[in-house]
Amino acid sequence: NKSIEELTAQAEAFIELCYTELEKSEAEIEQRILEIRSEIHASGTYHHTQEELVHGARMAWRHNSRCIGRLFWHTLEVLDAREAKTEEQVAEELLQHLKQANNGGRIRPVITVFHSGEDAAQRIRIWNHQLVRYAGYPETANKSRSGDPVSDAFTRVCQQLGWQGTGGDFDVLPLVISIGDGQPRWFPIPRHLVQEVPLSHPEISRFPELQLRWYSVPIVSDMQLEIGGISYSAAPFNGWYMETEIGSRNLGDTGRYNRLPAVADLLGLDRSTNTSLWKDRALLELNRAVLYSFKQAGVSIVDHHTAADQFVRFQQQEEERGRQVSGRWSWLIPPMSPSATPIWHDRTIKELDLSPRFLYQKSAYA
Ligand code: HEM
Ligand code: NRG
Repeated sequence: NKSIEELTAQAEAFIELCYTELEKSEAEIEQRILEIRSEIHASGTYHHTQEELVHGARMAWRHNSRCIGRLFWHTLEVLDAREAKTEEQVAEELLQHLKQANNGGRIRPVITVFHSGEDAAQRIRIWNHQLVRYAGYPETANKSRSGDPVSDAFTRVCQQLGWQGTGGDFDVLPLVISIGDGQPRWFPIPRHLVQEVPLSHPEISRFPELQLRWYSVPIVSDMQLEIGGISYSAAPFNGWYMETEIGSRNLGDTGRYNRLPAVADLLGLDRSTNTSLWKDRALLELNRAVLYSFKQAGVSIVDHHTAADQFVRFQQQEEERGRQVSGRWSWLIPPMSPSATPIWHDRTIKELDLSPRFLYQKSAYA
């Protein structure tokens, strides 16, 4: 637990920065700092105004060194859910987020911020890594593995809470929410709130035989949002997908769906030798299928070349505003043809300690 002095210092640094960016006067800054000091003095903590919450969340996105999508940081919609207290109320807000973000396929960047829970007994945790994700089932004596291996452990947790999936490759997991150290509660997501895109290919007519699909919106729900010394333990956020996240990693990684061999076989490639570059060719067609299918379904998605160009524009825009960009090169280069993007060749990228920010937090289970 942090000291009153530390909290006050972080709050003041945030107000200075935030209010300056919002072009507020010195008098307003001074006034607000005095107010926060007395709130902290009286209660040990303080509350953000709506405006501080909105701009603070946008700054946290702008500051994230691993995100290539930051050009649009200023468009983030912030849903203030600090009034939600019970597991049911939290689940209701999450379903609302799902609708607002999906928007019929025209995906909107959204974050929902729940109360900060200084009081450990009130602390909200969303156990899901993303609000929508597929279950994973390890191999058993009489059945081979299925689903997304990255979800195996969380799927087990859901089953122990009483949830049951079909055991298939694409079972959408339920929402799991806890408050304080109370038992977690689970809530199924109504089917009509989860848009999914079945994969087909612009030229390979047999592609649908692979029976691949992915959900439309990535909503990361296990990170902590820190603004001015206040830690929001539940603040799920989303933008839209970059196609390589699905095509290269989720479906391609050997530790995930591992579908490159199946795609290569459909293409009739020679898998007996590395020199046929069958993995590279399979990756390429899988990524094309993702882009084509999302486009066909009217669901927002960005290709890695356009995303890299947008990131360069973000860097230029930040420079013009006199702000330094924090970046982690190894995360910003896309997992397909990275050297064909300008990010690969940028040797100036470096990671900085900026706040507000998104942080990892201890897993809610295990
Ligand atoms: C990471 C793209 C919006 C915050 C990433 C990654 C990509 C990406 C490709 C790397 C993911 C990975 O390798 O697993 C995009 C695109 C967006 C978008 C195309 C479209 C608008 C957002 C928004 C936020 C955000 C709205 C927050 C408000 C983050 C954070 C990470 C990240 C915190 C790091 C996640 C981690 O460390 O695991 N983004 N993003 N992004 N993005 Fe974005
Ligand atoms: N790679 C993960 C999603 C991580 C965040 N990616 C985004 N974020 N695009 C996956 O599910 O593939 N976002 O907020 O848009």
